[in-house]
Amino acid sequence: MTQGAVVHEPELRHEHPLEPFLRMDRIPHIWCPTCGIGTSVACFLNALKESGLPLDKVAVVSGIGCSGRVAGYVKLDSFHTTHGRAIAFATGLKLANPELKVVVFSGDGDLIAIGGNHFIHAARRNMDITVICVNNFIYAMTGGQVGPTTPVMANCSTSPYGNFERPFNIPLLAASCGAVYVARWTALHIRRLTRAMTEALLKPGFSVVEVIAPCSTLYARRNRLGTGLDLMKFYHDNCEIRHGADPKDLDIGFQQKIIVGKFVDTTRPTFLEAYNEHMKKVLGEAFVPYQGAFSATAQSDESKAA
Ligand SMILES: Cc1ncc(C[n+]2csc(CCOP(=O)(O)OP(=O)(O)O)c2C)c(N)n1
Repeated sequence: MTQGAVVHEPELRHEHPLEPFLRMDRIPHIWCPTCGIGTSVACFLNALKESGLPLDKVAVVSGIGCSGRVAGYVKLDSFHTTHGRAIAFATGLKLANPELKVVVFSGDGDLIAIGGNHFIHAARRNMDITVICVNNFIYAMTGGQVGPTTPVMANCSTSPYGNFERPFNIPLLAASCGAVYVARWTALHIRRLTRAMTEALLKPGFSVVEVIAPCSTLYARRNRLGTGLDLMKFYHDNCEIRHGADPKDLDIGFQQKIIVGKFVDTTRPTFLEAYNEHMKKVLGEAFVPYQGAFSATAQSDESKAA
């Protein structure tokens, strides 16, 4: 090479492929190393890409907790709401603007304990929202208290002699209340989890994806289970894929086999479809189907009232 010649190096790409979907000004995030929430978010963003949904028509709603922080990190219309109220908020959002794909992304405590009532009724009504529940078996953000999904015998800050309360089986709860799509994967099953999230996003009605995720700082440490990587190894060795399994068989015991897969994929009218169909039957042609608070009909009704 002649001395002094300019060497053109190939341009280095510094951007992570998911950066365009994240609020980079909020990074670094608060999650601990090896926490499964980050993996769940990456799967969700890839699922969103795969789904082909227009991003300006997607809204993410979270409650409070470590998983509740997701809404703050994704570069979408997103709402960080009060503890346990993510599904209630999402329901209002969906009904005001039915064009939106509304996704609730939150923790097992937020969704199944304080938010349990909203969860069961949204499933019963087949509200058209997708719920992603990151289940780390513990209230992580507040210091490791026992939660609604903590397995019997697990040690938590409020169950120092081991939990004795029967935990909820989330897929059974969702399915028995009327969810039309129910799947469970772990933070290890990234391709299958991404696929499940894509299917859930594209499914009209109440869809639920449970993600079993490591909490190395509290759950693993209190229970002497090693690191987050050890928990991933545990998932690798102890998960059994059983599509279509009866949700009654999906209980999770302390350090027992975890059954994963797609358990429910069915179709029934969503809340708004059922409402419009019912009212049309009762009121006949006089009934104008509800299309959201911002529809042309709603606006002209408002201007008439004014
Ligand atoms: C009304 C109310 N009650 C309690 C709290 C305290 N609190 C904050 S986060 C949380 C639990 C979070 O647990 P989970 O939903 O499982 O999420 P994780 O932190 O494990 O992701 C609780 C009880 C609160 N913020 N508001």
